[in-house]
Amino acid sequence: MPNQKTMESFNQQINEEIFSSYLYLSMAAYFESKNLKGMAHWMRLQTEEENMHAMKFFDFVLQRGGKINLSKIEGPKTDWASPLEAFEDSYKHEEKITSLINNLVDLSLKEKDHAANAFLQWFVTEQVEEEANVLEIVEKLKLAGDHPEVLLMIDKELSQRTLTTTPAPNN
Ligand code: OFO
Repeated sequence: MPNQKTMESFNQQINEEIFSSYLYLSMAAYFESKNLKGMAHWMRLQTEEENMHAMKFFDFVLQRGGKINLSKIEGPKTDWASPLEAFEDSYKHEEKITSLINNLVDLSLKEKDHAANAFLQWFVTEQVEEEANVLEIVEKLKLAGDHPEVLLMIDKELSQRTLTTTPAPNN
């Protein structure tokens, strides 16, 4: 019998992960409009990664015999003042997701839902990586300041990104 409280919260987290995907897709469009193809590429992969996060929760709920209740996805922001502002927003967003994951861990402990707790450990580790990756880019963009040649170098570097993700326990 699945724990109802955990399953409801996991359904909410599916919405959050799909929103993350939507937000990064919007950022990809912003970077495309600025002809920063490397950053757009990075964000497109980020979108894919977020879809995978949503699907991990989706599959886990089903595996536990829970019910999937998909809810409305909020529209993301569509414009940013600079690449730095977009990546700073991305970092703030990841901090918010980390705190949501931590809340889910707290709930799993309170509910003594050990399966959910074990499943969530992958996300705890993943969030450390998510925050670190974005923060590194934020710091580089700060160093670039008003130098377009440095911005283009960072753009080129980000065009090299490939999708790497650690397998989750339910994979
Ligand atoms: Fe970006 O980690 Fe999921 O939302």
